[in-house]
Amino acid sequence: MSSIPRSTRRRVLKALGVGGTAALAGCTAPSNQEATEVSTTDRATPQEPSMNPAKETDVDRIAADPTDIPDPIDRDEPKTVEVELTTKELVAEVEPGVTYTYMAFEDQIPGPMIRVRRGDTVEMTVTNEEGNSMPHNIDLHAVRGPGGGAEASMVAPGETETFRFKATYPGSFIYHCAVPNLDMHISSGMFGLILVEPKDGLPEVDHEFYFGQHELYTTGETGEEGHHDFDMEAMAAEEPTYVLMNGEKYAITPDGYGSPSIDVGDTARVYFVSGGPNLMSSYHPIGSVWDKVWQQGSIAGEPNRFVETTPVPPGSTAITTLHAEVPGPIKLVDHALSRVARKGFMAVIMREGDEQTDVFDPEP
Ligand SMILES: [Cu+2]
Repeated sequence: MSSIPRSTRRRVLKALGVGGTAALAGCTAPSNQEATEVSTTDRATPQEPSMNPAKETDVDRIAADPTDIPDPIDRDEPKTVEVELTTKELVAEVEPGVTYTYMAFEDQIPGPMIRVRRGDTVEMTVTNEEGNSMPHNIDLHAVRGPGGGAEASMVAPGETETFRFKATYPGSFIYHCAVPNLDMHISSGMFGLILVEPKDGLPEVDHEFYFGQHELYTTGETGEEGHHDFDMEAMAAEEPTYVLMNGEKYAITPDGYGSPSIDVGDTARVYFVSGGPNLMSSYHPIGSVWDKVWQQGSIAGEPNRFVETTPVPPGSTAITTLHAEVPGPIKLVDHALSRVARKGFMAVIMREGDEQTDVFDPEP
């Protein structure tokens, strides 16, 4: 058995139902059969079970638009804010030719950004879309209450639940699904960010952006064409197939769906949520620096200044600012760079404008 490559051995064990993973492996009969044959007849020279073909999907993209953000809050009084989120299970492409059955709040990763003001009452409604296969719920770290609302919002497919909470403290916070297999649900895409603005609001900036990092654990290899199933054993070992910004490989780049741009002289605030479920992000803007970083999104405190790389643990957020001093791309990366070079992680913000040779001169 020791001569079988690790990834194959994992699949063989799974096909045999070892380790309690069979129920979640989603293996089809043909691949089960093939894997079992490998394990019983020819252990020395195993064959990789073939991937199922990529699935048909009418989902154009699962990657959230980083500019799709609620407007800054412009009021002096608290109010009751109604927030409705529908949980979805949907097939989409991780990259061309590679499909995965995501789970998501609405049809995007990260889920929609929620924006309220400190002191607001939030009426939170979660609907589990009819036809889904699993229960879902929501745990918001902006909630003081059991499970962040998880028990109160537990919904089976076709059900809707509402609970109410007061946003008593400011900052940005993750929200995520928190059913018993919560790591699997987060890994499949069920996380987002809620911003609780301070009563005096946030400083004005020219642009705001919203991004989310998480990792996918699948039965395939990175880039292997076909439909990837979720892999519980890979997740337990914390060995992801993909590490992604906004749920797809290189989605928010000029070669993907395009990059948002800012002009030289502009300022920007970036909201970032680290879904995990397991990996710490080493969050860095290549070609720039974070002018300010509110670690954990704790905007009630003083920011750190001129930060190169800031850690963002899974289950947390960061609020950062930058400004465009010169033209050219700013590449948002996890500076654990194998995740960028080999596992699909990156987003780009473009800076447009004239060269500023006193700051950077490529050909002096
Ligand atoms: Cu869920």
